[in-house]
Amino acid sequence: MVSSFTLKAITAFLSASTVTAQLVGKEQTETHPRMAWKRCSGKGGNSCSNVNGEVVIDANWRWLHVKDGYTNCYDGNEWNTTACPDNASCTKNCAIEGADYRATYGITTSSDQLTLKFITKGQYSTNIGSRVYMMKDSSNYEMFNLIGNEFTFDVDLSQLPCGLNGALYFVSMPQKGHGEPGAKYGTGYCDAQCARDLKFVDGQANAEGWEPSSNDQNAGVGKKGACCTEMDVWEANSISTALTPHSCQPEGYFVCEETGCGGTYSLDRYAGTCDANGCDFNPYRVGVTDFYGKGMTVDTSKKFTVVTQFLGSGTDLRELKRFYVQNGRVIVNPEPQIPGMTGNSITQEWCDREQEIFQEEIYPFNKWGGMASMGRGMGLGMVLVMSLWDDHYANMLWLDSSYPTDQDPSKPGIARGSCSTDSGVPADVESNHADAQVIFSNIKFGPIGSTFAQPSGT
Ligand SMILES: *[C@@H]1O[C@H](CO)[C@@H](O)[C@H](O)[C@H]1NC(C)=O
Ligand SMILES: CC(=O)N[C@H]1CO[C@H](CO)[C@@H](O)[C@@H]1O
Repeated sequence: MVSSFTLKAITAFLSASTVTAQLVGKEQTETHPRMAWKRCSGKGGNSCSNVNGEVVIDANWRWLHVKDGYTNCYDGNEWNTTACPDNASCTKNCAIEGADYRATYGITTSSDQLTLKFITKGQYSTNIGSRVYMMKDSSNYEMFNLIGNEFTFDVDLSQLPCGLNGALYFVSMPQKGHGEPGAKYGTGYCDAQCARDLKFVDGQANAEGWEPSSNDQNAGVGKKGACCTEMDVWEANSISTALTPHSCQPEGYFVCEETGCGGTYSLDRYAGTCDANGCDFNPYRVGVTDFYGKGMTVDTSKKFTVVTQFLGSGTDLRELKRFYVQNGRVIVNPEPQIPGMTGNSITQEWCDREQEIFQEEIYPFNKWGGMASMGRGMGLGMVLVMSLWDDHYANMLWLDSSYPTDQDPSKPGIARGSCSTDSGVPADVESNHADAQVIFSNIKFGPIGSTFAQPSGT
């Protein structure tokens, strides 16, 4: 057996030899916008105390320039091949900058509220959408342990049309992000699509082999991707909403390569070991077409509260339950209206039935471990992500329209929302809905029953 002294020495040597550092630029100091939230105990949302959090924008949105100048290392959707002939030189030559949250990215906070604007015309660039993470302090992400707890927030997405997604979700990212500058600059992202649009993966530039997108002037796809379990608490606009766990093998952060990544960014969506599709609960998709939308039971023309319960213990996730609160009234999640489908919450049995009734030939959620995998992912602690995005791969039709578009919309599982199948084209939403925005506020977290007054018997 190795003595603890030797073990320490080995660990120190390993990390010294593998740590990668990204340089930090000096043009803009990084000041995270403050965002308060509440930790609750007791019952009914009455005993909650304030937590002073802060948010950080993901590293991918930041200006990356040569370390002793202003030349872009990455411009539009391509790398400068002089500064970045290979990814090791690129990592050494380029510096990542601090963010002007309001002016460049359209991100503002006030007390317990966060506003993400869709299009922001800055002095040097036009920004499209954003992705931020909740932090515990300036260099650590806040890690949420969801099982046995309840997560509640208010959302106003009255100004989010077809094709946009105001998302609130959790991923098993490392608490400190990667290397230097770590979480302070929003590094370390991963998700169940095995994100390959990241300019840096595991602290190394993803430059070699980068393919610029054909329809996104700011994005491309690199050779490497970053994977991990993902709990989509909220993917929504004013038309449709989905609650979706995504399993992964293994659950925690790992790097994948090329087509082997699978997911949205790869030729074979199912080649990887994460579940790109998810086991979703979208009221419209399970036949309840008058529940969620403007003027409906949950009226998306106004702000409302979203409650999500993660029932279970340890790493055993048994059930995902959803409630809404609007105008002081608690609204329970609806029962599916599709023959054979029962239950208004997500359990392993519910996912099995969805696979069967929607006749999903490939159902990667179950293949990669189902609820058991999601539970293990939650056991690692998860980082809270809030984002606003448009979809250059499928125009968000999987959320708010009929999808796949070549199938009969009357077949169970095809219709997901009332948006037209030709809606959601990024060029259209970017020019016609530049003013779109989402506002998240009043986040509360604590044991089941602690964040809102749950009616008995529900
Ligand atoms: C690429 O970077 C080099 C410096 O490394 C710079 O001289 C050159 O102008 C840049 N090219 C473009 C197209 O920005
Ligand atoms: C992180 C990353 O993208 N690394 C790549 C750098 O370049 C080499 C050589 O092409 C690749 O094998 C790595 O995957």
